[in-house]
Amino acid sequence: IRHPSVGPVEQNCKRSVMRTDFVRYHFNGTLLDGTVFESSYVRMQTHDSLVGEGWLIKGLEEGLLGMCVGEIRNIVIPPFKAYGEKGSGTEIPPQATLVYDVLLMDIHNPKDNITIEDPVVPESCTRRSVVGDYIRYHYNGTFLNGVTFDTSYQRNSTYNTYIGMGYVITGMDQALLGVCVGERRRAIIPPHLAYGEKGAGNVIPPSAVLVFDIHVIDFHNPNDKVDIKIIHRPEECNDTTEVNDLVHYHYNCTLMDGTVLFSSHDYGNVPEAVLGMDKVIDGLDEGLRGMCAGEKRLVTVPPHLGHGERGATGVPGSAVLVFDIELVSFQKGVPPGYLFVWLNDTPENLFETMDINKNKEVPQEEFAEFIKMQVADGKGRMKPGLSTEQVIADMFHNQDRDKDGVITEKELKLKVDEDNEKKEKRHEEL
Ligand SMILES: [Ca+2]
Ligand SMILES: [Ca+2]
Repeated sequence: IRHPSVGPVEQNCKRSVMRTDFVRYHFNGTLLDGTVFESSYVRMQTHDSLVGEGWLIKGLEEGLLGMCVGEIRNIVIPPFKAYGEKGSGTEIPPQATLVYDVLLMDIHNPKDNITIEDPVVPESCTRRSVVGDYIRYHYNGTFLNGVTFDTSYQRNSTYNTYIGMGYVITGMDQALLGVCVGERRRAIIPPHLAYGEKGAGNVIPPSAVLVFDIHVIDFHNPNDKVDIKIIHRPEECNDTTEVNDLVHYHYNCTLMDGTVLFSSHDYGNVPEAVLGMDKVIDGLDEGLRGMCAGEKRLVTVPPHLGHGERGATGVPGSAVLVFDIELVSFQKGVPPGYLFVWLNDTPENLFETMDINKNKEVPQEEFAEFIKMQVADGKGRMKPGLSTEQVIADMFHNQDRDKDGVITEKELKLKVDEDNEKKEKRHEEL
């Protein structure tokens, strides 16, 4: 048996054929006179066999040993290690020496598990994926001979799935466990942990080993909450933001891999939002609470508190978002439906206090003067983010119930009492 082999393949060879391995190979089988008696190329299908288990003629069993994927061997087999004095069928005469030109396509052992190669783990890794996490990753899928059968890069979108729950082939489920965000790794998956003896459509041949080069973009758990890291907190930090406050903030929004999606610095103004009002995604709203002016935070938002499975313009579906935020300033707010709140107790004789010139009626100018005084004295607060004059005008018109341009004692009602009256009226109607 002679088998001159090709040099460069062997240098890259991490594994070569041993007994009990399962191999897939192409071959041309010829007699010494050059007559082809069999060819896998004509069948357009590899020959697949265990090695060293008596499935093949002795000469092939020996000739395949030590081969690497991609290697081509010319194996010359004398009759006593082939079909001997009987020959085989009409194709192979008695005492025939056989010449096999073999190209090894694929190799695995039925006892193989998946193999992880060349993991590149970012230093920043603080958490590794576990069963039940939802992961987004890019992959390049090849056969052992390097031919690509599928790649997420061509689709220009990540592959997204839950880990360890049987949504992907068993080998991939295993390969995605214990990874870090940003990690790259190669997984070599034997067919019994991939598409098995049947393969998949025209894409994956029977018993094929699959090689996946995986790049983890991000993962999260459906139970994840917003993660808040305080980067900087001013020494003086007495007043902090809460629901209903109007906040002014700068932010950079990136994906976990650092891709910048949005930056408020690209806009001409400082974004603002009233907290708790659904003005921003839930995760950012939460991340902006409890901050003092000048504070900086890194807020990581899982998709269920962000833009969800569908994503948004410029935001991929199921993406984890990282907000680098700075609270520029904020104004204390008022509850929904209110234009003004008293910070302490309501003045006892409200109308008398308001009727500064004591003529039993309050026109808008007097009302405005009174409200501004309350705000200046720290006794009351107006709804932030609107013009003072507009808020006062709205308040005045609410109170001037007969629209004659003045508020009388009879007309003046606190919103609380008004709401209670309305409630009672509803009950009466029922
Ligand atoms: Ca008056
Ligand atoms: Ca009136």
